[in-house]
Amino acid sequence: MSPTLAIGGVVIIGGGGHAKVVIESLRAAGETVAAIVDADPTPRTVLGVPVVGDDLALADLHGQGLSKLFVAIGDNSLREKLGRKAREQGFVLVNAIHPSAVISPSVQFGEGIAVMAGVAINADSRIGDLAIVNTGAVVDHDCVLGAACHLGPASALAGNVSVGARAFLGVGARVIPGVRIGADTIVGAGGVVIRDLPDAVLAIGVPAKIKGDRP
Ligand code: JB2
Repeated sequence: MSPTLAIGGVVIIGGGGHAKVVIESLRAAGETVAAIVDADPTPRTVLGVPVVGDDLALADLHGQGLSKLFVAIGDNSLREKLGRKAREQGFVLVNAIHPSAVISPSVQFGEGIAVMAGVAINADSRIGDLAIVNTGAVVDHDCVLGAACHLGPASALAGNVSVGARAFLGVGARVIPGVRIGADTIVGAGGVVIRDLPDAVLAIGVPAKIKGDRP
């Protein structure tokens, strides 16, 4: 028998580790989570939310009146692609912002963004669609985060930093003021970025040095 789904609840794409943190952020913010679709459609629950099928189930869920959706997939390119498809199917991408995050009222948010517990985002920063600002990350004033980028847990951007689309900063990475990080670039865990980085490279270390193209 199919599970009864919460009316008005959020549909989640992806039922892995990231989804768990997203589900708890959404609940803490007062949202109800209705259903998960996962590439592995084996019936199960994740933190009490039923996995109801794979992405082919989305049309049916939309037909049942569920219109709010969150893409809880850590892979930046895949998250961007699935977000685009979900919008094409008529879903609205909601933000999952944990209430413990301290966010300046002048911050501008796109859609489909995860802001996890303990984050701080300061004045006039802009956060692109489908970005992840992971647990305890710090974004100082006037930063610009590109679409589907990911700031790892406890990473920190000083003021006026820009992070390109789909770029990834590993856990504890740091960036000094005014630096620009290119699209699709990866900064390894604990890296300290003191110079601009081009698109699609891997940079590691203190200070972070380019090791080549991103894997
Ligand atoms: O195309 C897809 C698809 N591809 C993979 N559609 C749907 N609906 N689901 C898909 N998946 C599912 O995403 C996989 O079957 C799996 O259940 C889930 C990914 O789970 P995993 O735990 O491997 O990764 P994650 O994306 O939830 O979390 C990663 O990123 C986070 C930001 C991990 O690296 C975490 O440690 C990290 N915190």
